[in-house]
Amino acid sequence: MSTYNVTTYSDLKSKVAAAVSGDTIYIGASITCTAQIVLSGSGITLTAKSGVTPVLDFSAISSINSGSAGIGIYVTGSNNTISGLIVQKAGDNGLKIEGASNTVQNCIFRYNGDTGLQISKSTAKNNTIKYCDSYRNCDSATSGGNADGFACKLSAGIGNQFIGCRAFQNSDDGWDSYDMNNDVTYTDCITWHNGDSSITAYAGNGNGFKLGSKGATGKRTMTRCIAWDTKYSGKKGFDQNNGVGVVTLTNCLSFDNVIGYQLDAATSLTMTSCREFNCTSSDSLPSGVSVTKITDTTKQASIRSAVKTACNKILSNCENNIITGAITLDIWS
Ligand SMILES: [Ca+2]
Ligand SMILES: [Ca+2]
Repeated sequence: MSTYNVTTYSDLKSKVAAAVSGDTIYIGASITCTAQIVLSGSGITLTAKSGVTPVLDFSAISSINSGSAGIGIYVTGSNNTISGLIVQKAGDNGLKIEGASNTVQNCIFRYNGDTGLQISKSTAKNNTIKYCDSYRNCDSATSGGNADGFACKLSAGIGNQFIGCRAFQNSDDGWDSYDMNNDVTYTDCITWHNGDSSITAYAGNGNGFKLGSKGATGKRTMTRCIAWDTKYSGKKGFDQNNGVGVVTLTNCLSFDNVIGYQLDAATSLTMTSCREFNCTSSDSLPSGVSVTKITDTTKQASIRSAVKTACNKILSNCENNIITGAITLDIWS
């Protein structure tokens, strides 16, 4: 079990390549990365040195918009832990996971040329993403239609989960699990204001939580998730997108969207204690499934204020290179 302290790209790259299970690499400064970082080993911890919030800037590969060379941190190994980092301006994903049982926590992904953090490939299973923020990612090369905050899509494996993450102001969706027949679990996640071309220069069809695609199966399990302010290029806070999976939503909240919940195609849909207000078009839900409409405007204002204040603080922290980490919202009673 070795520990390494790195402050340059060449050192970071070589130590990540040399590390073995049990090793920890501490990043002690912001680093201009001249190419990607490949984490192919397993059992390695890649983390910020105490007291430092390293910004890993991949502007040097921002013009690589196709193939994997434009990915900032490319995790093909398993059982790794990545924490405390800001990953920005890669040409493709900020971070992509193709391995299993990795944990990414307390990180920020921003200004990348595709989805901030993506999990894809059948080998990508049982990964946990905790307390991360992903914002203002935009695929300018393809007019904004692909860059989501987080995506667990394109045949990703089983058991991937997001806990306490936030996705906002991306050119496409907050979350996307397009073409994914396995399960994804979302707990305490928030998404807002995606798909606005006045923020990201290009916009696709920016919905909040996009949970599938035509004919795609797979469980989607969501608890205390919030979608708000979806009314730019996309309309839907929670969107099954013609997927036919088994969807379970507990204590979720949708407000200030055009459509709160469009989940009518699900093979099985269970919604328990889910709420909404100020969504201007009707939900699409199977018969027998209903959502509680909050009609008390004082209650609406108090929930909106609590969520908006927290989200504005998260954005401001991100722009000041401060990692927010876990938050608690007192809106669930
Ligand atoms: Ca998308
Ligand atoms: Ca979309």
